[in-house]
Amino acid sequence: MRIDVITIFPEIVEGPLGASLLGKAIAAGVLDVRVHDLRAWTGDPHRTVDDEPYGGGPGMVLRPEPVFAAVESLDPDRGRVLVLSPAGRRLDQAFVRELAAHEHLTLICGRYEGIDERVVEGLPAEELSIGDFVISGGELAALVVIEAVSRLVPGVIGTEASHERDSFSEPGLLDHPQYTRPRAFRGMEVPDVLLTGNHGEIERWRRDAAVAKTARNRPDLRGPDEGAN
Ligand code: JCQ
Repeated sequence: MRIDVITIFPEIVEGPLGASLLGKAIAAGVLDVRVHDLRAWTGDPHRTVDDEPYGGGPGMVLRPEPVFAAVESLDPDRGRVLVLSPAGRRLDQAFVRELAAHEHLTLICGRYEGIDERVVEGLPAEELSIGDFVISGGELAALVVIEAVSRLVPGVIGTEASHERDSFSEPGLLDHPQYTRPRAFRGMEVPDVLLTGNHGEIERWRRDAAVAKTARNRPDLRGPDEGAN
């Protein structure tokens, strides 16, 4: 899979790409992430990427010209073109799966008060939010998208089975609690059932614990599908 990232802070995006699972996938050639400095497509000596908002108000807005020039310098097949923005469609695991099905993604990182709306209208681009909060720029949000999507690309995660069991692999149900050694830690014991070796009992306990955790931490999720019980 190929991912192009357009940003005024390439170093923020590049740092984490060298480490861990992403770094290995990139080294192995399974993932091809290319980070582009938006300032390379500014025409003026000061390499200006922003300007004042029409209509007034605080802050600055990302100019459309360098963004169009950057995107148009890429392959004509840009895949899905996405702007990271708190005003976008919210990312969830279903959206991640949808994105992972593409061979190519282009991610545009906004900053300041926002990006000129004609980027969305004219490229065109879709706005994508990683959650209902504001961060200073789209760079960390782009990394979240890259990591979430990459895990679903064959060859990126070592063990194919391990993401089948993750939270959100079953709609409406979080993952069950996990334990490892020691059996007793600071007065807290591992549930006995997990030591019995009785896989039927263990599966039932895990499901009940997952339902309880979902109700406690995420009452907004509807709970597991009835048919899956
Ligand atoms: C992404 N959730 C939050 C901040 C404006 C494009 O316009 C803007 C982009 C940002 C950076 O992204 C986020 C974000 N998902 O804050 C302000």
